[in-house]
Amino acid sequence: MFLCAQLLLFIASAAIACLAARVDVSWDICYLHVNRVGEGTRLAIGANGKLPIPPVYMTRGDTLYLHVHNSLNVSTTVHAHGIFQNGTVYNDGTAMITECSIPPGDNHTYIIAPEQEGTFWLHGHYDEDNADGLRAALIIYEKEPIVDYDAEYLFAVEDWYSTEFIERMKQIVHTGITGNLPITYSRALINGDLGNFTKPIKFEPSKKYRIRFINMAATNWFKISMPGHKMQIIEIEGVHSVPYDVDQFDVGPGQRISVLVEAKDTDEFNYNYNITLYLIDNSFVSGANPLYYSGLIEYRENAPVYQSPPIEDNYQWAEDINMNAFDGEPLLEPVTRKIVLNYQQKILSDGLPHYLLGDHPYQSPLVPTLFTALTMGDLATDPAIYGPQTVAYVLDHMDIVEIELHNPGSPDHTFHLHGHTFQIIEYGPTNATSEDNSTEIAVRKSAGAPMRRDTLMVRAWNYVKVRFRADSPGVWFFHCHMSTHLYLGLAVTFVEAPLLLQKQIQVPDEYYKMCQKQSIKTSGNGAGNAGYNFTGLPPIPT
Ligand SMILES: *[C@@H]1O[C@H](CO)[C@@H](O)[C@H](O)[C@H]1NC(C)=O
Ligand SMILES: *[C@@H]1O[C@H](CO)[C@@H](O)[C@H](O)[C@H]1NC(C)=O
Ligand SMILES: *[C@@H]1O[C@H](CO)[C@@H](O)[C@H](O)[C@H]1NC(C)=O
Ligand SMILES: *[C@@H]1O[C@H](CO)[C@@H](O)[C@H](O)[C@H]1NC(C)=O
Ligand SMILES: *[C@@H]1O[C@H](CO)[C@@H](O)[C@H](O)[C@H]1NC(C)=O
Ligand SMILES: *[C@@H]1O[C@H](CO)[C@@H](O)[C@H](O)[C@H]1NC(C)=O
Ligand SMILES: *[C@@H]1O[C@H](CO)[C@@H](O)[C@H](O)[C@H]1NC(C)=O
Ligand SMILES: *[C@@H]1O[C@H](CO)[C@@H](O)[C@H](O)[C@H]1NC(C)=O
Ligand SMILES: [Cu+2]
Repeated sequence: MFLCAQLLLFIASAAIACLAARVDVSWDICYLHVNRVGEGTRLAIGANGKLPIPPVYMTRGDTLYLHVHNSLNVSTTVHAHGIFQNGTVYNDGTAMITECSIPPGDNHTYIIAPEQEGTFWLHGHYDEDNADGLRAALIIYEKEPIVDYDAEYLFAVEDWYSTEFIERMKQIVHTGITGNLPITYSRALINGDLGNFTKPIKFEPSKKYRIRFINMAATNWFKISMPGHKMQIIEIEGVHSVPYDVDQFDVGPGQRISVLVEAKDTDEFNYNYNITLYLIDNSFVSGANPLYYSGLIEYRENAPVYQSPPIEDNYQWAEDINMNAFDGEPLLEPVTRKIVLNYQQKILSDGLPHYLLGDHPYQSPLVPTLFTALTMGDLATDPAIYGPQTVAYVLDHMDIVEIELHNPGSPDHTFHLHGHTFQIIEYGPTNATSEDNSTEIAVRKSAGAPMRRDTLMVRAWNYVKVRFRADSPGVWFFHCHMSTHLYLGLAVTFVEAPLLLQKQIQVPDEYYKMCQKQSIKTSGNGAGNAGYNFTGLPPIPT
């Protein structure tokens, strides 16, 4: 096994700003023993011997070469969350969906060259290695900023548990879905520091700051406020918005928001910023939820801290439904493909708890779904060919897809769509009856150019409708971004325009080699066989 090497980071930035640059980043992905929140040492996954993994910065038009060496004793992958990989779906980094994964000891280079800008992140997508630390910010600067500001700060927030993900998961599965979840609640890390020990951010009077928030948490929500300051949301997940005033906002797992903050005109006082962590799977742990953290906005060393009046603690979700996309893209219509998904928790035939979005809990097939789509000829348009455990939906090229996702239960979830952003169209209450109606909301619809994003929040007992255009042939995962829920099966697969995909995509050889090394087939149906012969496919729980 390889030892974690020292930091290997080469950034080749072009001397002239307008030239596209090549950005090389090397990650030696490795195990680490860390004590990140002072509650004891645990096994984690980092890169180059470090946690947190430093943010990656690039400018629109640049190409990022992410060189991965796998020093783990299991496979790994890296996904660039929010990056479209339009025409390069094989670089999406999802194990057994778009690739076979990088075997232990191997190297692989992901190429990330988006015509996109904004706030993204990189994370593991093999099992839930993201929850054990394999995550880092990815910032893509605009070539020409849409809004003027003087400087910017990044807050990459994480939740961190004192036990490894798989240990926690075993406890959850053991306890079952009806019992109480084990009380191993998380703490907040802000830019890698324990919540209340975050370094001050410095403001100069009358300047404007862009502050980016990335929720890289495994499971939990954050609410953010900067009492005493005016905040405007200007970007959500790589989509510029018409500036929208807020005094607080939420970011769920996988979500990102940029705000523009105006500094005060004097340095008479310093201020607090406040970041609250909501423990979604442990909401019953009274006194421990939520957890309040704060840090300093420093105008002048040792200036007194202004005591802002408290902001009402009205835990909601981002006001994306009220917002408008800056580019004015109108509501996509008419809908040509409607997909209704219902969240369910069930004990299935295997006696274990599962979370479902379709008919079955998502489980990996024996052939990555992308390779099935590429090798099954005309049969690739039949969702059955991918195997029932992929919960596949086949979309026609240029379909206007509406997903209506119901959460007739609790807790809240965030769902991430790979390869696209979607328009947020509508929120409302489900028809299911909750014991506590306080979480239900009135129907709210978008008006004007709907805001787009790649990760939605659906609150307990509510539904959400989103729309996107199927204009990027590929195989795109749609899944709950809460690691515990994804592990229990809360995902479906969108196979978009497979016949066009077969004509357009040439998967690089190295991806086939990664499969061969692990004896994973690269052709055939979801079981790796011809036609509808599913011999060898493990039975799916029903
Ligand atoms: C993989 O390495 C980790 C960390 O050293 C160790 O805890 C684990 O038992 C190893 N697993 C296998 C299958 O060797
Ligand atoms: C992986 O890359 C490192 C340098 O980053 C090199 O030393 C090593 O030989 C490579 N390993 C394989 C299996 O290609
Ligand atoms: C962080 O500090 C604030 C202010 O001292 C305190 O109220 C809060 O409880 C602390 N948070 C945690 C999780 O310890
Ligand atoms: C922000 O946090 C500080 C320190 O914990 C606390 O004193 C203050 O009341 C909080 N402000 C708001 C508006 O919640
Ligand atoms: C709830 O039920 C009513 C009456 O059956 C129906 O019209 C409506 O579409 C349902 N709403 C949702 C969100 O399913
Ligand atoms: C919630 O709504 C249902 C249906 O309208 C009603 O029967 C129930 O009493 C309500 N529960 C509470 C706690 O208000
Ligand atoms: C993908 O590329 C095609 C062709 O350039 C373009 O029409 C489409 O809008 C793109 N879709 C996404 C999601 O990037
Ligand atoms: C189905 O696939 C299995 C495994 O590849 C193979 O052994 C078997 O002959 C196939 N059955 C038919 C009817 O082709
Ligand atoms: Cu979930």
